[in-house]
Amino acid sequence: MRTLLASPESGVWNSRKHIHMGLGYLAGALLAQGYEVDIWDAAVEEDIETLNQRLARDPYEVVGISAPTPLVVNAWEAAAAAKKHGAITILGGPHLTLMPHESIQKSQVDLVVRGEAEQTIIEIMHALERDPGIRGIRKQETSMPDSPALTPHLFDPDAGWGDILGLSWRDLEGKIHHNPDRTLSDDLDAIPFPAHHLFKIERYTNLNPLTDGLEPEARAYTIVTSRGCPYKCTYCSKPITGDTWRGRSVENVIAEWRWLVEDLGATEIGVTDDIWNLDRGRAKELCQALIDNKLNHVPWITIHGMKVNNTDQELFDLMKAAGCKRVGFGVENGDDWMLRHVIKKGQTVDMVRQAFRWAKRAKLQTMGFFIYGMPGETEESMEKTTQLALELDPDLAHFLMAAPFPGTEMWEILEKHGQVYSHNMDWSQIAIQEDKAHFAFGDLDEETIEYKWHEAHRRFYLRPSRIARIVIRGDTWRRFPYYVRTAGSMLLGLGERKAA
Ligand code: B12
Ligand code: SF4
Repeated sequence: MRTLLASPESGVWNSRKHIHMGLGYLAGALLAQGYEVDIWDAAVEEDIETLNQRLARDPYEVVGISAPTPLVVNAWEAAAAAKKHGAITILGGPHLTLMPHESIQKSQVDLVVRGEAEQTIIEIMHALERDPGIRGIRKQETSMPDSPALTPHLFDPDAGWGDILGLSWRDLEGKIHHNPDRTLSDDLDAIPFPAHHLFKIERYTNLNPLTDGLEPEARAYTIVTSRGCPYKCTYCSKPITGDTWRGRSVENVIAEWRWLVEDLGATEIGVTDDIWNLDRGRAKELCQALIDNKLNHVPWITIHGMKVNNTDQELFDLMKAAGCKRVGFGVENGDDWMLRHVIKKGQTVDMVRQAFRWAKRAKLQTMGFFIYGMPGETEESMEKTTQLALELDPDLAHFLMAAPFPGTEMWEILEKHGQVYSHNMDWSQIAIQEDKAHFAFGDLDEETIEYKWHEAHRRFYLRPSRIARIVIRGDTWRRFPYYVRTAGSMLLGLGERKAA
């Protein structure tokens, strides 16, 4: 069966685009079992050929679509497009894991997959091959290409659909079943490598912050060396990788890294683990292995925040020697009370300062993530966050809006004690990189949050030293349109303040 794995694009602003590792892993699992599979990523393909055009030109029997919460509405649209072309539609990813029932009720959605799915997708393919009704229905639909064909597929329980863990489906009577959850994969080395070679990698280049300052023809790949995180930050949504940290062996990671560098021509690599440095000893071993295997000439960065309290000078020195160019840190807030009681980050402001000192001493570029508008924030705590950003002075500061994702402790707090603004009832509006506050809590109003968020951008990026740094950078003029767009939404918005 030919399968197309798709990521739909939303209007959610994104500072960067990189390959979709979830789809890469699913494609790797399918290829390992001999199935034919392709990947379509709206982020880099929609402007050339829409999903509808692609399916009209090149039909697939199965279309699998991925969605975090802000993209689920786009995923439903993509499923409708795929169904019109006669495909069996499968939705999976973070939002589907949190709210499977919402999507399986839609007539254009045939199957919903919850959780990690490398094994689930293979079991689905086997069941599709066993279920005689499926082929019959498909034939009938594809012979009527102009019909809406939005009726959902019904599956024969005798084909074993009820045994597939983590699957939501409809039986022949149309009754919806949510099979039990699948447990997390505990042997990550046993999972086939993601199908990196299926991505149109040349379209993922020149993207901030992975590649800025490097050559425009960069081939920027990403890699996941571990999954899960045991910390319980109240805003963090971890429906897929979960609370149990699972690391791949150093040998297994090196084998994939070598493939990226030596066969696929990677010129930069981003590590996208939830928490890359939870096991500090393993992180150091990995760096040493990159050096020993002579893979340290290709620059890499930790895309997501390293945890500041699991670091030391030796780790950063080794990272530098291993080719690391830039480290990201989840700073989140400049107020210790907020960090401890609201964000529950398991770190203090002094730990943040120490990690930045060590990283800078190792001559690594730094990147910080800062959140504005958490429940319990005050104007003073947000001011402390801005002050900390100025003091730490990372090469890149990402100022994010607190966004309540379902399933997080923050979501529960807001349900009980806050008020989520009505625009958030539309999933596509929940985003951390937007300039809109998402909820009211206590005395803090949205105007103040938005004001402090815009003000942080201005105070950080409009300092003379910063402007000078941007002007002298080689790629500034190439990236000029990006700067103009970014400045429009981040620096110029004044975030009108309510009179006190
Ligand atoms: C790398 C990353 C990014 C990258 C790349 C995103 C991408 N295209 O993959 C960038 C920086 C672009 C990004 C952007 C955003 N991200 Co992000 N991102 C991550 C991160 C850190 C790792 C993703 C990853 O590689 N996971 C590992 C792979 C193996 O897992 P996976 O992708 O989930 O796929 C598995 C399953 O979900 C399932 N599956 C996935 N898709 C499908 C489809 C089918 C058909 C099936 C059957 C199964 C299936 O099978 C896969 C294999 O097991 C996760 C955190 C995390 N650990 O998941 C956050 C995370 C997914 N991101 C999140 C968010 C909020 C965003 C943004 C909305 C932020 C914003 N701008 O406001 C945007 C969304 C924009 C977009 N277009 O996607 C949230 C999602 C929360 C939620 N409830 O949806 C997460 C969970 C972070 C968090 N802890 O809060 N992100
Ligand atoms: S924000 Fe980072 S440290 Fe906190 S729970 Fe999520 S992945 Fe773990």
